[in-house]
Amino acid sequence: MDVVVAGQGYVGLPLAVRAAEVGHRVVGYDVDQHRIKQLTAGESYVEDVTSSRLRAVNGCGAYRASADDAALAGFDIAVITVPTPLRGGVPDVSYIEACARTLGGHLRPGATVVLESTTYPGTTEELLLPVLEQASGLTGGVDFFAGFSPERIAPGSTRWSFEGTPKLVSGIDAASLEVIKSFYDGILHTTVPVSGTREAELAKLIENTFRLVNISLVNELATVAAALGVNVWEAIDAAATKPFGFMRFTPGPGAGGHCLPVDPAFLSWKVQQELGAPLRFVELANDVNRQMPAHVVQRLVDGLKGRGRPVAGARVLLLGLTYKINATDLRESPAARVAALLTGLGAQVRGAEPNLPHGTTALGVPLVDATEQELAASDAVVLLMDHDRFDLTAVEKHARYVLDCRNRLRGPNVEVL
Ligand code: SAJ
Repeated sequence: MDVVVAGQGYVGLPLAVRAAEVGHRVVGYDVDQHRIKQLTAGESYVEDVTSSRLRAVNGCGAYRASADDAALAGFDIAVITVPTPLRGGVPDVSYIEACARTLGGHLRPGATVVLESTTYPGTTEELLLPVLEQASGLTGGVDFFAGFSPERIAPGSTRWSFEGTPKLVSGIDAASLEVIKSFYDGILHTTVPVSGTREAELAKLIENTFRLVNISLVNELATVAAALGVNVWEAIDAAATKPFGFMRFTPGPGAGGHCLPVDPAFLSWKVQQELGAPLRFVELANDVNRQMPAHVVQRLVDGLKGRGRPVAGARVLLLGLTYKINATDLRESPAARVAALLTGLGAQVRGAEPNLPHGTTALGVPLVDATEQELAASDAVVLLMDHDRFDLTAVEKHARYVLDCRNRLRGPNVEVL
């Protein structure tokens, strides 16, 4: 079929390339001209799609990238994989709206539009459908098919590939569900039909809210463990030996990224809209999560004071600035808040981030190598992300004082979060 994937990011590009590989004629549509240039040159900027895979589908004409909406003409199925950020705590669905309007201009009878972007329950039927109908003059469920199928990309995972991860599929009606299910059945191993688009929208939010709530639970436990005189890390490991009814999460400087601090807020916002009060679990989880960077800084200030060093003027080295271990993404990284708070207290902050280009600055701090000299010259070192590329033994050996937010280090100079 003629397939359009609108939005060629970490969700859209793997989907587009896979669809091309199984025989569809695919247009990877994106408004970012720089991305289109890279894609056309066969350069992938998404870790889960190698440039050689991209060049293979580019070369045979199965895939082409375009920012020109004329390239959308005649699509049989269009998949929307655009961002849904928060703007001041409020869901921003303007990218979905803009994309729907563009697609609506090319929507023909018998075609299908699928939304994949993570969003609040009701978006497909209350926002996407009316915009498509208004832009096309057609009627959903009569002239064209529509539905929702949330993404489940595990960025960088070697265990879970795009085609190996079960995919929820839903439609505005049975006929839409059938068309959408057969599309995904053609490109991945397992589809899971859901009776309505709202159930599929909510399922995705449950997946991420589950993670945020449980990560915030262990984070709050970490903030009270010292007062309880308990090693929370060991207690969590002990609990994790329970072979049923438990899933292990570990404390850290705060859950970052463009999913966990964002998606649950979509759910809470919708509940607030409908009921006038937010979803309390999400509000509490967000509060705890937002507090974690300040808690890390407080522990550091106390640790320096205990060593006779005021934080003002102290040289602090942050290890790991990205939002997740081994990730290259800085979005919503807790390190940003840690660096800002420490700088505000007069500390001289440097960052070591092996997953980012050398010699630049990130999150407002100069990037350095975590050399022995750098470690030894720091009044305090904070292990925020235990990237595989760090030499943790060197940190244990050469750092005078380390606040370890990942329970990876041992030694008299180490304090665990
Ligand atoms: N984190 C902890 N403790 C934990 C687990 C995670 O502090 O025990 C932190 C991480 O450091 C990170 C944040 O939480 O800052 C989020 O981590 P994550 O593992 O949830 O990864 P994300 O946000 O990149 O993406 C998640 C992934 N879901 C997983 O089940 C791993 C990803 O596969 C999903 O596609 C994505 O949510 C999404 O879009 O739903």
